[in-house]
Amino acid sequence: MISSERIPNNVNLSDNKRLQRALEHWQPKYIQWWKDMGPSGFQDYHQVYVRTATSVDPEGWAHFEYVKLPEYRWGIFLAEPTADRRVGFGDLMGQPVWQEVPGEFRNPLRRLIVTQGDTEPASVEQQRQLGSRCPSLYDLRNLFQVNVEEGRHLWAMVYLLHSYFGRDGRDEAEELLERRSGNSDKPRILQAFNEPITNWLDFFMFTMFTDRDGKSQLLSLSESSLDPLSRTTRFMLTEEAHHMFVGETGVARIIERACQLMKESGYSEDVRKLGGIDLPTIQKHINQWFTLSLDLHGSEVSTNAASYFANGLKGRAKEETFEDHLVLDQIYRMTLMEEGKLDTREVPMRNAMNEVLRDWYVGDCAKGVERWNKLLEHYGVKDFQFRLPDRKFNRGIGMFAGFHFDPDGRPLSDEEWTRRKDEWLPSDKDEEYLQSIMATPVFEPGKFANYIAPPRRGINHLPIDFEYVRTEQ
Ligand code: BYC
Ligand code: FE
Ligand code: FE
Repeated sequence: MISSERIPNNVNLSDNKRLQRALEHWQPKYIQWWKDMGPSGFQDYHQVYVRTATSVDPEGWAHFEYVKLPEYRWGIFLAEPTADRRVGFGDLMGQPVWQEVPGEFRNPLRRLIVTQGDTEPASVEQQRQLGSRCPSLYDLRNLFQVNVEEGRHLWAMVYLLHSYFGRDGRDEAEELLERRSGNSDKPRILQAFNEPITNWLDFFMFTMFTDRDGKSQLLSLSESSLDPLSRTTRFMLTEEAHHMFVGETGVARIIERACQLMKESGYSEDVRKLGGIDLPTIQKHINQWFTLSLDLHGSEVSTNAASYFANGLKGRAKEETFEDHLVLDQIYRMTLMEEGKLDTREVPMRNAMNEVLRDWYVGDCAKGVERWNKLLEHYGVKDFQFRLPDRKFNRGIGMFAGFHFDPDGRPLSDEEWTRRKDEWLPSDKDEEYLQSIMATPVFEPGKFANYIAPPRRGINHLPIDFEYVRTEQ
């Protein structure tokens, strides 16, 4: 890579003048979007200690520097190609992978890439007000690191749209900058990306659970027969790991602090009276963001999913770990909702691919929750455990949408749901409380808001009290 290029890349952009011009034309619009919709109040005077990808090898990847956010160097990076890569699943199994988009799959591929691309700027929009309520400079820096990388993920999808989808792709790239999270006229495509994120508990839950849907979907797209899509998502996954680290450890530090406050007060005092976040409130936020992210995996039975698999567009997470890659006569036994009643049915496995990916996702989430419970154990909390709610609970997509269940999966009447939902999901009062303890941001290096424990270590081997975000002198 030549670092003086306007758009850092490892795709030889300067050899393709048309593409380079198209992207350079899109770039100022992207920057304008970032200034309008990126982190509010942290655009002009603040320097943030961020990691910037300058190449895909480990060295280029560990590059840290202070930058003003709008000057972050968003680049285009694809993982190294695999020699003689072949289609790994579905009806075209064994054929060489595609370096161009086959005409017959143009529409579904465009749709997948646009849907993936849409989530990236959406998350930045959702998180834009969090800076002014931050619990520490360390956390503020992590928020911005996640934000700039989600911006880079948008670049990754726009690169594909510009390179392989001609005029339509360029139009889609413009529209990705025009939709707005939560806007009723021009909403983002998937529902979880229109939900407000107003407090840091939401942020950590989002990066734990919703970024983990990013991991599921990117794993599945990295199996794609469209080789450039596979390579770009493979590199995105390396960044995703940090987002989920931010989420899991952020929640863990809030749990840890709650435990400390409980311990100090002899386990009896209401944690809220001491300014912490009580365990039931944390559980309600798990319930909310886990279920919103279950919805992101689509309908349980889906002909879309079946044809993505058949045509080799989207595989299962870690496809190589399965024995049968054709999946022609396997079945999936699932609990279905039919005429308002629960029933178990056998579904052709290809039609159940969304559910197969959801299974992988639930397993990955469960490991994180397990680690949170270890923390409770460590602090001697015996009468409380975190858990993932039943898959039927609080669903807005799929066959359980429109019906009510409690977190154990027991059906509820509308009346009972309305009466009891505040026991299971964050209420207005909970939100009010969270806002009250986050009203004053903490900008002093090494200091942390009262509701969260410090991290174990700093970023890039630096001390915890390093000035991760500084105001320009
Ligand atoms: N909201 O056949 P179905 C990330 C629609 S996160 C609203 O099940 P399919 C990130 C669907 O469009 C990863 N609508 O759909 C995380 C369809 O509409 P039509 C994002 C929904 O296609 C944090 C209908 O319902 N990547 O990267 O099998 C920060 C029937 O559904 C929703 C991707 O999503 C929903 N949740 O599955 C930053 C990968 N779900 O045709 C970033 C690309 C479904 O009836 N997307 N619908 O009009 C896909 O693979 C698929 O589109 C989905 C949906 C898995 C999302
Ligand atoms: Fe992303
Ligand atoms: Fe992410």
